[in-house]
Amino acid sequence: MTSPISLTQYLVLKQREKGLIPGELRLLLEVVTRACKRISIAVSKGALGGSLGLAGSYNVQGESQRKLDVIANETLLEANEWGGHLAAMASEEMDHSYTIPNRYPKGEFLLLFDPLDGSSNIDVNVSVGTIFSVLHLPEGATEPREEDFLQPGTRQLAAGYAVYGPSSILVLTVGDGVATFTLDREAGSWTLTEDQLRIPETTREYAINASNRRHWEPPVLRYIDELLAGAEGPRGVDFNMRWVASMVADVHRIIHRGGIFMYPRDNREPDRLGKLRLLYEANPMAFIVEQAGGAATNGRQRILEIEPQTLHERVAVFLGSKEEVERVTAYHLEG
Ligand code: P6P
Repeated sequence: MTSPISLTQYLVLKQREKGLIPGELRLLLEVVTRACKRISIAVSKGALGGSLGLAGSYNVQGESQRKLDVIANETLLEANEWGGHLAAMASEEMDHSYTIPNRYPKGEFLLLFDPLDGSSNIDVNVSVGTIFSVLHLPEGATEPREEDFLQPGTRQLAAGYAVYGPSSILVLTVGDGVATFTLDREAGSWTLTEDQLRIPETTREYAINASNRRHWEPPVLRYIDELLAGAEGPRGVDFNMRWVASMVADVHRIIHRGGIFMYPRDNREPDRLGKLRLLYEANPMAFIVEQAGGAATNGRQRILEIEPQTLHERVAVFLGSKEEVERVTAYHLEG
């Protein structure tokens, strides 16, 4: 019986034997994932923790913040500001980036996160999660600026999410495949449970908020109507639909059994390119999905190649099983 492999052992292997990650990045990832453990504990307390419901504040997106949004954000800031690995952080819950205070040493990395994605589901006990992404401070930058975060997703050094569900699971890539770790609450450690995950290239399952149908662009209407037509339609087979309305939960299902997740742009706000945020939702998820053999586009181009213009910019998202993402992307490119 081989002893379980901890996250630390997994990262040391990537650092020592494969030379894939520098020691400072390993230490940063250990701090971030330790903060995710604390968030998991806060989430699992539910009403008993006194932290359900609204915080009475609003984030930069104009969305009302829940108490646990604020708690999760503060947990990540407090855990990461003193260690000396980071130059700055950016969060869905903060208008501007957060430069490491001068009382602490600054490091070479930038950390971006959505501290509690899907948080509107918390009060009804549906899975939520933390999404994070690591970039390198641009060469020559001394004092980090907000524009230093505006790097394409191909420059990510690591990305991951923690999904707080029946069990808490961490999914991580440092560019050498995708591994999952389950939180062993007795030992208090993330324990390797799967490595080198592969997303099935074909699927019979799709995820989209179908109530937005009247707002979709023609390529999305065509793609979804073909799925709905099932065996009698052009696809010749039946499809099934799932929509948790918590991206981490939907993506977690897809990386395990295949599927396609879609949040298209729609014509409610023509200038808005989508609902999800590029830098700390779409990019980390796209990195993970591609590392697991899937694909991720905005309908017209690879998400990881999009050049960001603003910190909180939004993007349309089509990600998951390669064949389906390629098909719906081809429909967009046909015009
Ligand atoms: P809708 C959660 O608010 C989120 O950002 C993602 O986690 C989720 O996939 C999406 O929005 C759900 O959006 O419009 O279906 O509520």
